[in-house]
Amino acid sequence: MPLLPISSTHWGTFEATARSDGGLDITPFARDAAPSELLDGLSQYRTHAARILRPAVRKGWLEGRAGIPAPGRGADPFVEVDWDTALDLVARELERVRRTRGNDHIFAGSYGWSSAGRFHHAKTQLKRFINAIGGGVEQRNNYSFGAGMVLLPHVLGSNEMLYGPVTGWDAILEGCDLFVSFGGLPSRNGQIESGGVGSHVQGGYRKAFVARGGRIVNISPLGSDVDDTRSEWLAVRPGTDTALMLALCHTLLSEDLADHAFLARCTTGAEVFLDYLRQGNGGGPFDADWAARICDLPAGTIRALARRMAASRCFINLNWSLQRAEFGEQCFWAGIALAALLGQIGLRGRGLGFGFGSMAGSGNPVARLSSPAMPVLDNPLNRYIPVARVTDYLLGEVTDMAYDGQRLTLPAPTLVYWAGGNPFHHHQDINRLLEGWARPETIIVHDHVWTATARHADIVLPATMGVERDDIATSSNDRYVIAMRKVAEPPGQARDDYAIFADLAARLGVAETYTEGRDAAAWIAHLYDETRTKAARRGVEMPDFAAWRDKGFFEKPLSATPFTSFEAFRADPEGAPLATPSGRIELYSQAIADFGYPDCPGHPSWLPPREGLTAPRARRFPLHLLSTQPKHRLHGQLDPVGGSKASKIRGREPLVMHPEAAAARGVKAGDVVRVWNDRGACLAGVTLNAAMRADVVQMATGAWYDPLLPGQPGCLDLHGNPNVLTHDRPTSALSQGPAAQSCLVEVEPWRSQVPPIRVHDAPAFAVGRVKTKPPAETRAKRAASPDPTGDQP
Ligand SMILES: Nc1nc2c(c(=O)[nH]1)N[C@H]1C(S)=C(S)[C@@H](COP(=O)(O)OP(=O)(O)OC[C@H]3O[C@@H](n4cnc5c(=O)[nH]c(N)nc54)[C@H](O)[C@@H]3O)O[C@H]1N2
Ligand SMILES: Nc1nc2c(c(=O)[nH]1)N[C@H]1C(S)=C(S)[C@@H](COP(=O)(O)OP(=O)(O)OC[C@H]3O[C@@H](n4cnc5c(=O)[nH]c(N)nc54)[C@H](O)[C@@H]3O)O[C@H]1N2
Ligand SMILES: [Mo]
Repeated sequence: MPLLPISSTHWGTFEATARSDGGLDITPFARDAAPSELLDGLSQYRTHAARILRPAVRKGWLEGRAGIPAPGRGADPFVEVDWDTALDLVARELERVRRTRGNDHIFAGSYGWSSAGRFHHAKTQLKRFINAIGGGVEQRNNYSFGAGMVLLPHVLGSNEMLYGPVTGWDAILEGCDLFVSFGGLPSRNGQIESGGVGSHVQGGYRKAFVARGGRIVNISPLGSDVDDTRSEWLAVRPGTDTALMLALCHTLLSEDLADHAFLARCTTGAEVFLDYLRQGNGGGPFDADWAARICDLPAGTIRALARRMAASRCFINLNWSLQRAEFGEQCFWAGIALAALLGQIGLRGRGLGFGFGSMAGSGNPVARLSSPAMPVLDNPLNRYIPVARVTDYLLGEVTDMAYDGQRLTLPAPTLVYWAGGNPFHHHQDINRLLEGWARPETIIVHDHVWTATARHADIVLPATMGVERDDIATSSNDRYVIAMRKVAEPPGQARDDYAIFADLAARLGVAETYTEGRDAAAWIAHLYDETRTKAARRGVEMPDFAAWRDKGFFEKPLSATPFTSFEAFRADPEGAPLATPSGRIELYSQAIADFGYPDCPGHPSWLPPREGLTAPRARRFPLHLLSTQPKHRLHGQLDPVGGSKASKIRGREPLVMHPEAAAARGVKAGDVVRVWNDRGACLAGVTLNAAMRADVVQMATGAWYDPLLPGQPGCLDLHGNPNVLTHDRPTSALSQGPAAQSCLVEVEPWRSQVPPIRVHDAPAFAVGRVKTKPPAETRAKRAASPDPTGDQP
């Protein structure tokens, strides 16, 4: 039976047809075992008032002088202009900054999730375009597991545990009885996979595991982190998992349950680490009694868990959230040490894994194929920031910055270019970000909606959405390679990022370098063919391009045998060594020790958080805020529609509180409250949940930042963006990762009027005069070169 046109998003795949009113009729992909409710909002989102319809330029910037940052970013109205004017302005600015300052004054790191479609992935397209004009400053690592991805190569020799292949659920079903999960297995996170989800499998595997008699231990401040009444819950104090892991290790050691043979064969540095456990920091050993006070769990419970883990076929899961905290490297390293002491690493379905509760596809036993990606060309500059240092960088504070054994120095950027990301969603301490964001001379943003980032830009270019173009969606952790089809016409004058960059490339004389003579359709066919050729090398036969497009998808086979991480290494540590200096798991890393970072010593260590419930700061701000991933959105995407909109309380983002914490503050369900600390404040709407620690509050990320006085650092956010509260100090000098989860706040009733949310409407527009000429040296070329994409509106 022929399919309707099929399309895909990071939260799911679907068949769709466009209605005459611009809406979409959406049916989840027939192969999806558990479609996400997030699909519901897509139709409304596409034609929402927040869509960017035409290129727009900030009035104050237009009226300012080149080379001098014009005040008013975030506050000024926008002037809508035609495409030629907008592209001339962008090209002129790029040319000016390159000429007067050099390419190393252009920041095009542009972190963010962009689209599921791999060709139209905006961040990748931007990178390619900037590299075509001589490069810009890049960004390294990510917000998801920034600390983990710098640490793990030192300890395990690679980032395979984050990017796969990882132990499959099929192996876990076969080989594991006890699944101990730090951060639980929140089903809300299992809706998402970067590159798109064909079928949501996480919930099904979890249920199968429990049905088979498997036990899940949820170690989390939130009881709701496992959707299963039979799971056990250890309500650990946030940010103290490392202490708990050290105590579990200590119990194994002191009760002679540690696998010393495994430590000797497969690890290095165990003696140093075991001595550290025995000796502690001078206050006695890191035993269960010590940890009980820090983690707020009974010592007997900790000891019993250690014994049970040693007596069971056990798999340890560490969610990525754990390391998005102060000294976030330590919990991952301590978790590895715990698994090493248990000695089950490399046994089928046992050992450890990361992010099984973080993303849909973790543990999905799919045959590994290489995913298509637009090549980004070379960046001759080779200069970058660790991604979460963006505010330091904007403020000109990346001078001699320690990072993974290096020292980084960079000039503050003159021009910032962002496509497919939302720093006013993702970055911590928005009030500090605002100070940095005021510094560059020019900020250019592509998006399809008026996010806070677009509102704080100078030149805003409207991009199409995934349903408005053909593409290839696929993730290495999902079984499907989806032939995305254009389902609907873009509203207004929105254009594909590729078309925008192709036109800019023509203006700047690098059209051929950027496009290689291909239009979007030719690129998609080319990338598919490459993927197909690589699959064939791995013995997987994919249909030819036309057949794949006709069918709408390709289904990858399941992996032939259940895969378990480190199986080969365990069987033969000499013959299949890890890529660490010792070839083994490094429980002590000489390389890290030699960096000499006080906040990241040479072995897993307990470093008491500066911002946590046991720190002095908790006297002023006694609630620990967990800014978790949103159930009803992908980050900021879909915020104004569907389940996200329905979940708001008097228009505010929900803040989940324990009933006792609420009562103590005179607050009840449905109330609007002010959540605050010394970095910022936002409004939120209260919901109650008794299955959480009373000293913890939870607020999802993703409510669009809606300041009372736009453009002014420090003012109240009316909507509930937790990043006005979080700090942007790094995890440590090793990785400079984001540490959003270490955040203390106070909550009080909001007794004033509740102002309306304005950020979901289009911004204010004004009439303005544009004085621009296309860049001189390319005017002639442009007249001669046809539009390379053929879709100039
Ligand atoms: N406090 C706190 N903060 C966090 C986190 C946390 O746990 N707590 N988590 C962090 C994590 S893990 C992440 S990954 C980040 C996520 O942060 P981001 O990835 O920046 O968030 P998104 O809202 O997904 O931003 C993607 C943007 O790209 C736009 N977009 C989508 N498709 C296209 C396209 O085709 N073209 C163009 N031009 N634009 C497009 C979307 O409209 C959206 O505005 O947030 C981080 N921030
Ligand atoms: N629906 C939805 N799903 C998503 C996303 C989304 O935007 N929406 N974003 C995706 C992205 S980009 C990423 S990187 C992943 C992130 O995946 P994670 O980082 O794993 O996600 P979080 O929701 O931040 O945290 C998971 C759980 O960890 C618990 N937790 C927090 N702090 C601690 C702690 O100190 N100790 C312990 N033991 N537990 C703690 C919280 O209770 C939380 O529910 O999620 C992905 N999944
Ligand atoms: Mo992420």
